[in-house]
Amino acid sequence: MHMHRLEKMWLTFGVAMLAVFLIVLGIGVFANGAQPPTTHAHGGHEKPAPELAEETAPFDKPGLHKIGDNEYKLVMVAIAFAYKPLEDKIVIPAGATVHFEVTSTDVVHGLQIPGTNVNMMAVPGETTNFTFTFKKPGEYLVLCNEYCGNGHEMMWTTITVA
Ligand SMILES: [Cu+2]
Repeated sequence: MHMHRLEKMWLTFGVAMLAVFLIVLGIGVFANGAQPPTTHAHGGHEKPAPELAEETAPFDKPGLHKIGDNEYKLVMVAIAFAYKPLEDKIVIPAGATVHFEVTSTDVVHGLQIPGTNVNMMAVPGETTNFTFTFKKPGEYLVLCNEYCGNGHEMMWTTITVA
């Protein structure tokens, strides 16, 4: 097959740029030690046993904790195939700022509230943090958005903002 000299040069340039992109990405991720925005549930650098998450603070007491004036910490544990605290247990005053702290005890789950920008991964043995202010009263559906197994579709709960 005959290939024009300029076509060869252009193809070489394209492949070289792909290689440059992958090298830059590789340096950015591995050499600089890029990490997901999480902290270990047990502190320190050792990866903890995820099944111990429920015995370790703050995940030994899942639920809504008042930490300030109209400010709350919401500790949630994702377990195949439910969230702790269980349904109808989370009632938040309208206008409250909520600091989510989420973990998983088994596999990677998700925690999403459709219609808001609340969208987290619940990673075994890690803590995921997210802050959201619930301005409008109503019932907020909480869904798992990571396919976590055969009961994935049953994995939901609600947050009531009153
Ligand atoms: Cu799921």
